Amino acid sequence: MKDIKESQIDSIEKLYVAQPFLPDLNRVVEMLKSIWESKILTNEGPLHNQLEDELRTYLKVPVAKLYASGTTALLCALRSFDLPEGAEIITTPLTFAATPHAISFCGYKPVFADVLEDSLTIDPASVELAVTERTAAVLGVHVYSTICDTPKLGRVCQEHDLKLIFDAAHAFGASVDGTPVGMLGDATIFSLHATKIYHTLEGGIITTPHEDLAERLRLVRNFGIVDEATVTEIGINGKMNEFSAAIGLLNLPLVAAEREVRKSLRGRYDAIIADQPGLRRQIHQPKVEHSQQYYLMIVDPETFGRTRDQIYDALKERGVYARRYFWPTCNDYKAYEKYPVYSTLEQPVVEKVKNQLLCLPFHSGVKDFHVDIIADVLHNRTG
Ligand code: T4K
Repeated sequence: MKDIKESQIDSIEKLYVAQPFLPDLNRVVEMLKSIWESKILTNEGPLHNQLEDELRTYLKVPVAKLYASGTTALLCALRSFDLPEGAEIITTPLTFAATPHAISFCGYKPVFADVLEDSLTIDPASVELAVTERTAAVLGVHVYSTICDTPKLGRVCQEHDLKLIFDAAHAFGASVDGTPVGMLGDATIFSLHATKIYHTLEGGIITTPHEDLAERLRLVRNFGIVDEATVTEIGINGKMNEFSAAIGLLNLPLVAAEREVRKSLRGRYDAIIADQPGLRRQIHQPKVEHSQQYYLMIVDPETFGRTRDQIYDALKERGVYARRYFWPTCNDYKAYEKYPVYSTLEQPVVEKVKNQLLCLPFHSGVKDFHVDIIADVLHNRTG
């Protein structure tokens, strides 16, 4: 066990689960000058359009549209498929509130299907159980950057003629066997929130392999306005502003270095967990190029001897603010408490794991001594 100096504990104050990286302030000021000069602040301005071009290339997709947030991107993606009123959309309960709330906000009904024990992504067999004649789409989440079983979900969707949409809020830049994650469904959304590995302060993206959807996705985010005299459909203000786009342009070249730092941090966390019976990580997907958005640790209290919440509290006492994403699960929210979780098992996996999940701080602000503190808490089994 390493000796951790009290001064180090004091100096960490609070170490959060996420920490946004920021571009050089002088370069931000330069970018702002161009905005000040043009006086174009929003409504698909030059920086916005430049960022869309760069993201199309970066994400290796034919269509990448920008939005004000990941949630707005979800709303606009769902809206763009003209699903029947009140349609059911099958999704996972193990996700951030945005996923089912976007479905409900659009007037559809979220239907929860269980997750797989090893990946914690939506279980295609449970999806199959949840399908009714009102089902119109499946909305999978590549949760904590672990990629859904897209071939099996694709087969279920094809068989029942359903749209397949992915929430890739945690999977910016990921790929499976060389296929970019943004090409895996009919549409994929990304979050560019400050807490994400690549951010624009607030922001979101929709990608799609369907080039004919591009104009629709653009119209929905801008009130359906085609030109001064023509409004063709119901849309919202889902646009990204020029300040966010400027941050996005400056941050994009920084992602690779941040990802490398996190890869090495992942290795260190893996090593800490490896010899601890009762602690595990999500399945390793050898064909996946990982986004490195989150590091999830799964605690089996019976074997480990302490609960997830005890570890959470012990870390917090030492200034380490891990997060219990995603507890409570969405089926526990007031709005959805009467919604069942369809599962092939008597007790859904999600009900067992929801009290075992802990996301550790995962960013370049995590220093060696932070890792030592985390190891100390986990290995000592003391508060
Ligand atoms: N789908 C999924 C699967 C998602 O996870 C999300 C968002 C979305 C859709 C929707 O995307 P957006 O509409 O948000 O673009 C945070 C984020 O706000 C949210 O974007 C994210 N998922 C979710 C998993 O995490 P909170 O409520 O945990 O945020 P907060 O404020 O507690 O931040 C977490 C920690 O990050 C803080 O303890 C401190 C640190 N932090 C946070 C902010 C905002 C900073 O250091 N600087 C900051 O500016 O939701």
